Amino acid sequence: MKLRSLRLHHVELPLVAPFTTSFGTQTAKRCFLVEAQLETAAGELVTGWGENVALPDPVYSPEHVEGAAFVIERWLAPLLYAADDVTAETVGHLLRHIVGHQMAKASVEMAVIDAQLRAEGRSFASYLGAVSTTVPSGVSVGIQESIEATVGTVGGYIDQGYARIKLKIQPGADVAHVAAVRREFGDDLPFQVDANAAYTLVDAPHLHRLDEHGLLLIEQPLGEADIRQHAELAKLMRTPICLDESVVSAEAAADAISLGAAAVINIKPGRVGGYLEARRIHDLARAHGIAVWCGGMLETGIGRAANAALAALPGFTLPGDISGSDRFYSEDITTEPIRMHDGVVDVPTGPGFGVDVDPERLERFRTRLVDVAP
Ligand code: OSB
Ligand code: MG
Repeated sequence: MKLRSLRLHHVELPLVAPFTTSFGTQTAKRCFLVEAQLETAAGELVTGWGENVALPDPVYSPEHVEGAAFVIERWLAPLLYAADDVTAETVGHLLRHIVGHQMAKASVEMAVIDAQLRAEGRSFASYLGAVSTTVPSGVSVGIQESIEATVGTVGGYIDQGYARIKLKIQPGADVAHVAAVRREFGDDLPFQVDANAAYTLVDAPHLHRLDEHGLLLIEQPLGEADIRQHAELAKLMRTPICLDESVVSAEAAADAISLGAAAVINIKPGRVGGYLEARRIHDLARAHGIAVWCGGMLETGIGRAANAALAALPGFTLPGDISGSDRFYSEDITTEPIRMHDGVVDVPTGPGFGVDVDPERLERFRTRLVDVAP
C-alpha cells in the first residue's frame, strides 16, 4: 500500500476520577490519535486509526505526547511517505533506523494495521492468531489517600465483577494497604501490585513483607534500567517479579528472562514499539515458560479494542489491565465503549480493530488537528 495522508488528532478526555501512581496524578487523558489513509494495490483508499499511548510528561517512559507527535511529523511520516509499499508487516522495518521512540512507532503501525485489515475485511484478532473470544478483565487501582479509601475503592471494582485487582503502591502506601485489602476480601481475590519503579534494592527487606499476602506478582518494583537488580530482588522475595517499564523490546525481554529478572512480563504494545513486537515477546516468553499479560495506558476504545485482541493469544495466561471504558471515561471516543461484563471483555470481531471513531465526540474532545503533509 502507499501512504496517502496522515493526520494527528490531539484529544483531551476527562477522567471519571483522578488516577494516582508513584510518578504522579492524572486528571485527564491527553494523547493523540493517528488517522492514516492508504491506497491499496487495487487503487482503493482505506483509512485506519491508531492511538498513541505516551503520557503528557516523560515520567513513565522517556516519551511524551508532544515529543511522540514531533517524531512522527519529522521522521516517521517522511520515511513512510517515501516507501513504495507500506504494510503492517513492514512498518517496523521501514522505521528501523530511528532509534527508540517506541510509542511513536507503535501508534503509526496501528493505523497501518487497521487500514490493511479493513481493506481485507479481516479482524485484528484473526490476524494475530487469537484463540479466545473473551479475555479476563483486570482493573488497575490508583494510590488512595487512606487505607479505608483503598478498601472502599477496591470493593467497588470487585462488586462490578472485575476478575483481578491491581493496586498501585509506593513507599508509605504499600504493605498496610495490601494487608487491609486481603483482610477485607480474603485470600482468593486475584490480587497484585504495581510500584512503577518506586523502590531500590535497599528496600528488599521491606518488600519481602509483601510475601505473606499471597500476591500474584509485584510489577516493576525497581528502575527501568535495573534488570540485573530485579534478578537480585527475585532471590530475596517469594512474590513473582513482573517487569513493565524495563521491557522496551524483545531483546530486553530476552535479557530479563535469561537473567531471572522476570517470572512474568507485562506486555504493552506502545512501550515495545508495536503489536508485532508485542507478539514476538509473547512468543519468546511462552517458549521460556514465562507468563505474560496485557498492560494498559488508559487507552481510549481504539487501543482497548486492539489490546483485547492481543490478550486473546494463548500465552496471555493472566488477566490484563483491560477494563471497560467506563473505568476511566464517562464517554469514550469510539461509537461503542468497551464493556466489561461477567469479569471479561469481548474480543472485537469486526474488520481492523473492530471499533469506529465517533465523529461528533472526536470533534468535541479534539484540541488540535495536525495534517502531516507528504
Ligand atoms: O504501570 O501499568 C502501568 C497507566 C499509565 C502508565 C503506567 C501504568 C498504568 C496503569 C493503568 O496501570 C492501566 C490501565 O490502563 O488500566
Ligand atoms: Mg506498570
